[in-house]
Amino acid sequence: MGSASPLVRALLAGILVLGGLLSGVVAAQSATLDQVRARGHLVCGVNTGLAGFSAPDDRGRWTGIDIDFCRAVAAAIFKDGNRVRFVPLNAKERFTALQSGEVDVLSRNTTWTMSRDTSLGLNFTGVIYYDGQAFMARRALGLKSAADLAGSSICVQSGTTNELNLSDFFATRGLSYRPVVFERLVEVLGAYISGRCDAFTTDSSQLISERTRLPDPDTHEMLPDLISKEPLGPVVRQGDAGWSNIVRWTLFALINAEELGITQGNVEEMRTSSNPEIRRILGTDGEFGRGIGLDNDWVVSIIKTVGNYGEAFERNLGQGSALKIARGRNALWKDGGLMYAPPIR
Ligand SMILES: N[C@@H](CCC(=O)N[C@@H](CS)C(=O)NCC(=O)O)C(=O)O
Repeated sequence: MGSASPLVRALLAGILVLGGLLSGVVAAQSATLDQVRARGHLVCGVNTGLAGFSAPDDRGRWTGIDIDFCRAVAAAIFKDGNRVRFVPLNAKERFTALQSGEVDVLSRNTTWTMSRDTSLGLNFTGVIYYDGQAFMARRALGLKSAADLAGSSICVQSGTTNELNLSDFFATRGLSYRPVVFERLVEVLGAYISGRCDAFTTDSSQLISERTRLPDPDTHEMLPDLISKEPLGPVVRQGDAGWSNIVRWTLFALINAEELGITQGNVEEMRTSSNPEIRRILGTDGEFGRGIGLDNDWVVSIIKTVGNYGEAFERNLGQGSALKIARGRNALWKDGGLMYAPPIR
């Protein structure tokens, strides 16, 4: 179509879209999906090392719920959850790496906030973990709540929402504190362990995870306060709506699969279920996969690879993990939690 006039091109494009609408499926377009396919693997930005979310094990294999999410997207595209390259990113680097195209998706304990969603050229695609900011301090200090930290020095990582929430928390109470700020988590932890700070603050799940790495975990305690909302979720570049759809609906598929009782163990037999919702999500009926540029059995591949949301949660963060985090507000909505995905129909 190199020499076609803009008018002819516009007409042809119109015919294509109209054809799609008439057939019920608009051909999905995503430059990122095309690049990922041509490259043969997904590139996922992840945490440098946060047990339960994203950390390399002793054989160098990455594990965690953020890692499983990357594998789920790879499985949706390639039917192979190993077709991912993980790029470890610290708090400060993460957004530039996504903006510059170094990674296709950021799946790294990142809080969805308005400024991040609207001024960085990025889009959040949903929430994979509802968190909140907390504090950890030495048990020997005998603190009852975060307000008891008035006048203390508090370790926090730069480039995080935690640094900003900390300032709000003390300012609104008219209390003073000394922030001790580092760019890298190892420095933050090092300063806390060496006693340079009285407390360490970050998202609650991260404190639970980091506490397990401290020399003597039982001498540290988490204070009861949760001082913020930290909805963590995967992020993509703005401007590729087709790619956003793939990432967003992968997350929704994981949550819907749990709600429908589809597991890693039963997904194959569930394909012949008579339940219309199960038939749609697994591609037995409908064209939902094709509608986002994938195969109709995209969710079968996802669930075979990582299981449903609840399975991924329990394995990485819950009872099947060293962290033993309760589902709490990350339970499904029908079990009293906040996990709620729009239906596949
Ligand atoms: N959810 C918060 C905090 C995320 C965050 O980066 N937390 C730190 C403290 S645990 C972390 O993961 N650091 C690891 C690293 O930068 O390598 C945010 O999005 O700003």
